[in-house]
Amino acid sequence: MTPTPPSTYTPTEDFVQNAHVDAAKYDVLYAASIEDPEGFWREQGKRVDWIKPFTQVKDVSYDFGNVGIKWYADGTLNVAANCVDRHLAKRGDQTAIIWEPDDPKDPAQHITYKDLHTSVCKMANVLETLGVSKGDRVVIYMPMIPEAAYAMLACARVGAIHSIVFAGFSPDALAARINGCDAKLVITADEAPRGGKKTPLKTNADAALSQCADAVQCLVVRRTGGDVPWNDARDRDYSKLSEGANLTHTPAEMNAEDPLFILYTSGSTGQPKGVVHTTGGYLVYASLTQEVTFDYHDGDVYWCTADVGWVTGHSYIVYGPLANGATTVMFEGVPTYPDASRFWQVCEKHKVNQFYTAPTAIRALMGQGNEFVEKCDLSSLRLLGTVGEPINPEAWTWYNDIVGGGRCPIVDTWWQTETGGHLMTPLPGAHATKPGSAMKPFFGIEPVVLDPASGDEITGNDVEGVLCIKDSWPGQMRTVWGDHDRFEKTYFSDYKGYYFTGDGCRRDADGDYWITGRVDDVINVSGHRMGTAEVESALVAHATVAEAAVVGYPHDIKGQGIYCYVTLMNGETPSEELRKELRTWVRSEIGPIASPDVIQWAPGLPKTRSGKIMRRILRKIAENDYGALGDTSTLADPSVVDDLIANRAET
Ligand code: 6R9
Repeated sequence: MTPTPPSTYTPTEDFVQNAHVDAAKYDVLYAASIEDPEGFWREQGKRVDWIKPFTQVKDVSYDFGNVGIKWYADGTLNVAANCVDRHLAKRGDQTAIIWEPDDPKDPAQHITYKDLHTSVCKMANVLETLGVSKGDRVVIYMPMIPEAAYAMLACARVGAIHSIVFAGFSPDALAARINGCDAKLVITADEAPRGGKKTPLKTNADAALSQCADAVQCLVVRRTGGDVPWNDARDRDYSKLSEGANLTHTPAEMNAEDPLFILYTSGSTGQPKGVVHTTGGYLVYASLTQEVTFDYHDGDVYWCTADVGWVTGHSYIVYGPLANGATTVMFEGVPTYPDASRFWQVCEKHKVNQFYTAPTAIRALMGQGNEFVEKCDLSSLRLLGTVGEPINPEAWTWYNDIVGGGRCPIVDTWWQTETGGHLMTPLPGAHATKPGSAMKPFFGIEPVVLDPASGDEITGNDVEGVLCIKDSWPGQMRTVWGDHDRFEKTYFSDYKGYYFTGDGCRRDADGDYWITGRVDDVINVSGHRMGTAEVESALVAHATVAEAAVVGYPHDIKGQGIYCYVTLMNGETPSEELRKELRTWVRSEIGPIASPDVIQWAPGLPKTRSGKIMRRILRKIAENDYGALGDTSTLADPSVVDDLIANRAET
């Protein structure tokens, strides 16, 4: 018989002794951060170097119709100077970035802060040669190579706003993002090796750019040296331009509230929105959370396995760790190439101390068997982290026992693209953890649980509802690029006076928090956020499709899978080929991450008399949970439900 695992896990005495924050300190600091946010964040603002120090700390209104969020608004600084230059005196020869390539036979690179400085300055000078200056937008569409980090920091250095597009996105998705922010320049690479395969990034970029203004230039970094199409009018070769580039560069003086980056993310309606983060508050928040949540100490080697195309890569591969003078690992590959031991081999090879990944990767690796972990020496590991979706207790326990050898605290960090950094997580030296719980609010964060119907706050413990945040924190997004009304409507209109997260949550009997998943039409596939509306609009853009409804369903590895109900145009016949074609179509419209797992032909969709699709019912059918269909009496034609159940596709 397997013994029942404990319900809480306490950090070791040794860990607590050496931690930045223990239980007593958390209580004091948390209370101070809530009682006197001005004072708390004034102090934390000193984490970064200011060109002109701030005098104002917080200037925030959550009033719908008048939402405005500013932190440190009269200070000036440069993010690249904070992430690179200010470390040169003390740690110029320390490794800033350890780059581990896709193929383990290729050598890793150890990039010191001095090297980083030279590379970022060179790229900043190249950007300026290409006419990029303060406030311009630059789209980055890159593999996980050091040049991706140089590009981010070079943009920050010249004051340009970057918008990274994940290299797995299709040309159409890339084009929409280039046009969405009127980018002046796209930075890409010839090809992106990943898991032994190559994605033709430059060719994708060409296809995207054919849908954009002629004036948009394309800067190409050589990764594989593979042959790529070339257009002299538009394309610029980074290796040539950087050859003679100056090795120093004076960083631009930016206001704390100047935008640092735009990052597109999915919502429940319409097209993805451009989340805008600014300079000062974001950096303070990314830096503080990186140090405290991961209990990062000088000399540690820290590895976040995310891609820089997601917010986790922004805050916890590049900006947070580098602001702290850390050594951060950047990994080009995937967890299962050449085999399921890769993550653990990289941990062994670089003696990683803090390891941060997604539940979907943990579940996939757990399924491969313990021998892939056990053959590696993981004694350097001191802390483990997860992010992106709720983690199921089985995966948590495996991660704890097999990967962490039972001695590494696990930080289950809940946050969002919008929040810039962790909002809820256990602090590893302060809190006992519970498998599946994000546990406690970070400093300055006041979570509230609201009744979704009345919008009233539910007080006390052992309660469940929608999760909102009462007040602002410095890392919060400031607006939706080009659409402030959408920002207010999405986050501040349903529950007045609060930031609405879109997540549901439970506060248990001890007052600890459990995220229960999205309460809107956003699904989470392998930790990637996707609006069901995006997949639906891709499907209906196909000539054979009349109507489509998309829902998530539980998937063992991905967390959620994509289940599509498709109504074909009159005269079209369902077939296996058409199913395949629709899958390929969605991949080409959005990208492989949006590939439908299941397509069910639906002669009719369950609609109310006013024509609204009742997704609740579709979700239940996809989940194979007919007993709980609920009230179907408001349907215009209840018989469609029977047909859908009878023809449910296997999941
Ligand atoms: C950082 C990131 C945000 C959504 C969020 C929530 C889910 C993230 C989680 C989690 C449970 C965690 N989410 N972390 N759910 N436990 N530890 O993932 O940003 O891509 O914007 O996704 O992901 O639903 O609202 P993003």
